[in-house]
Amino acid sequence: MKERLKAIQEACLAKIEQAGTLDALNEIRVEFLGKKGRLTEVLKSMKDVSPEERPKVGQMVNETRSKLEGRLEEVRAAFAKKIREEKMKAETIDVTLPAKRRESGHRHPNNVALREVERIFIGMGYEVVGGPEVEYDYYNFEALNIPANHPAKDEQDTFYITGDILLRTQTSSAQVHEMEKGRLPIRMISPGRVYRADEVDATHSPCFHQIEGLVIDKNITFSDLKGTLAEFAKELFGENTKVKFRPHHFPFTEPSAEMDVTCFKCGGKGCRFCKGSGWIEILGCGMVHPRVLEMSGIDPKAYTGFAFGVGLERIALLKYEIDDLRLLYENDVRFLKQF
Ligand code: 2NM
Repeated sequence: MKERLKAIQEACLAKIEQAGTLDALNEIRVEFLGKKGRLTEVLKSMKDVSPEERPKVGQMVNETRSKLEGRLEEVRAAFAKKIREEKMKAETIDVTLPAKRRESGHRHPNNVALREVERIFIGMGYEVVGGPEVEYDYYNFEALNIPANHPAKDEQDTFYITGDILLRTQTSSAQVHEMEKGRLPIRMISPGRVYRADEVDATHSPCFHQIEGLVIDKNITFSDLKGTLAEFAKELFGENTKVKFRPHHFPFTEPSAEMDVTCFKCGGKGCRFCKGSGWIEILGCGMVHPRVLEMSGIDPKAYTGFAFGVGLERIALLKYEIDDLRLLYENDVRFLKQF
């Protein structure tokens, strides 16, 4: 029995030394140590061994098994190491290769236009002041000289939260808060989101952005308004831009006007962009109504002021020659990337 085990062991070790692959090693494992393997056969033939001898033979079989298992494992580990090393060598990383470009975000055209407008007015000494989008009826309408029966206050025109709380339709409400603080003079712009009950189309959205400006000081006149807004137009659309004021009506200003700028595409000659007129309407403005000043606690005999309102989207559409407002809200990166 001892000889038989020795022969099996030597045969197995010899085969292991000759094995060239992990598969070959596996086959050897099955041939010698498997369920029907040669060593297992020896165990099966234990019934022929005398009872006294059995423990000894059993021990010898176990010793042989662990010796062979040990050697198989050694060789297997050596193979695995070699394969790994070869793989590493084949897969060396070229650290000088350029990295994959990461997609980065992009500023929204609205935001590009907003920063431009803010830059211009900050340059003229204005403060940028925000305000709540959810407002009391008083700040959105009443304090701006839009009384309860005014057509501009039609319920159709805005979204009510309760009877007297609503989503603001203009950022002038933020300016009323500022006037109420009583810190004069005021030079401010208030950009922000506003809401109107409008159907979505190429030029309308129920939610858009406005930038309103307000200046209140002693001796502020319509000339200050004109000079300021003419300078704004030049900075925004180019040095050669001219402006034109047409009489208009707003409840919160008197007199009121709309301002046009010369078309920055054709310089005022008339083209497709300005629909042949040479002018593009850009904002509404006026001298703050004395009643508006009074309601916020400012003495209209001591102080006067001017105010204006521009649509941010309108500026973005014009400046970047976008022909549909909806493109600004879809946020398709292929669109946004272009600005
Ligand atoms: C506009 C047009 C004209 C305006 C008025 C005020 C305030 F608060 F002083 F009354 N803020 N903004 C104003 C004036 C807004 O938007 C087209």
